[in-house]
Amino acid sequence: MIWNEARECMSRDEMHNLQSARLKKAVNRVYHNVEPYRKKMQEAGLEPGDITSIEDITKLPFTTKDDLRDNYPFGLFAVPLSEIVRVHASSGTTGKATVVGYTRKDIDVWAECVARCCAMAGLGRNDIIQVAYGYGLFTGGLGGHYGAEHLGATVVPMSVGNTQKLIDMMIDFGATGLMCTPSYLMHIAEVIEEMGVKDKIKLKATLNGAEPWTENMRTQIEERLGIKAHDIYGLSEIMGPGVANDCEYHAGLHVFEDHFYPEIIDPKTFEPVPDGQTGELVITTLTKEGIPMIRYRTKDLTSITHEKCKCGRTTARISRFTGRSDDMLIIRGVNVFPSQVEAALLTVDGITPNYQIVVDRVNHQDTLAINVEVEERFFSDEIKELESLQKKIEHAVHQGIGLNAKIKLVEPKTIERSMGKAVRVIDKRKLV
Ligand code: DLL
Repeated sequence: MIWNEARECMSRDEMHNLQSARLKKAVNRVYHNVEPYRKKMQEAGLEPGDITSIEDITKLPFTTKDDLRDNYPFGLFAVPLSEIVRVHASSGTTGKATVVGYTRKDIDVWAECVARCCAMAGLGRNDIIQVAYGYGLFTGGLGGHYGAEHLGATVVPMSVGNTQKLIDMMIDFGATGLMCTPSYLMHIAEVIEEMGVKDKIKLKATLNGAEPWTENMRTQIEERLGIKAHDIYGLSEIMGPGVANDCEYHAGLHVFEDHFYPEIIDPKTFEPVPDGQTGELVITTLTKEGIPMIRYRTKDLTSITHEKCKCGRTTARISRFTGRSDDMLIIRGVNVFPSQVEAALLTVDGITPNYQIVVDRVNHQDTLAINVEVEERFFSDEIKELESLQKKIEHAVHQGIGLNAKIKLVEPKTIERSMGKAVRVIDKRKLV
């Protein structure tokens, strides 16, 4: 049985003891096997014996993407390469890719975690799951694949690239589960409608992540396809998909705390923030062998609660991500998160969640333009309708982010679709 499928989870005390024992082991492992970690600990005047329980975690130095880059490609591995059975890599925004390695046990733990996510979405061994994340160096495809197989489901490794074929097979095979990015799911929904085959699909649940999306977008997709859509979170530095996932109550994402210890810190002061307050998520891997991460700064902004969920699970929950501490746009001095723009847009009736934010600088002044796809009917209606819609969107955006934006309404399917992570922001200021 997949742990967590059962609603009886560990008590908080049991979890605490398990985390403490596992942290001690993890710290010993990195101190003795990974030189950069040993150096950092020594610089902080720390020895493994100083870490006696999970509370001591705050004594330990942080790890960042730069540490991975500086030790490219295998310098943070804690085992010899002969123990590593797989590597993945994510393209960095600057410079070299960050490379991660997995032992056989790491792959098993990963599969178990993704299987838990599928179980949370109500999927099981009788389901047929299409995996439409990219297969390759990106962790989405193979991570989803191994997890769904571990669950005992029948896995269809679609990868990305051919939406028509994906839908044909969804119908022919009677697929009941689908894993892909939320923006790709939106595109799939459009094509299903275009093909007029909605009544032929048996899809029940989807697991969507790898990019920020809003609660509004989730419910819109659910209604459109008549399915349950779940938010799956993860990052390659920690493992890949399956670090956390939301249950049927969608009241935050349950973190698999027996493997990943979450902390929320203030990204400026690095001090812990209380439950319920937004900050940066920091994760320590408690069981990872290949490339353990101690206090890894994810740059993802969220808040945490340790209260028991309505579903009965006792694991800590993180809220839907509001953005990253490093994707925040500063436009005319105002902090703007793309997810806020999306949330504002989706309050207006008649638009689809396909949009692109274009930030530029003209005469030393920031400009903000948002291209928004609106429903076909507006283009066949009178021009007055279009103008009034534009005004409504301008108002909603101003309400949501406190800025005036130039709204450009475009016809459906004008904005380039992505089969991976959607390109939501074009910041031309960076190119100058
Ligand atoms: O995106 C792993 C993944 C694959 C997760 C498939 C979920 C599904 P990376 O390419 O390393 O790994 O990117 C990790 O993507 O730090 C977040 O900023 C963002 N991200 C991932 N999941 C979510 C989510 C994969 N559910 C980065 N909501 C992370 C918001 C997400 N952002």
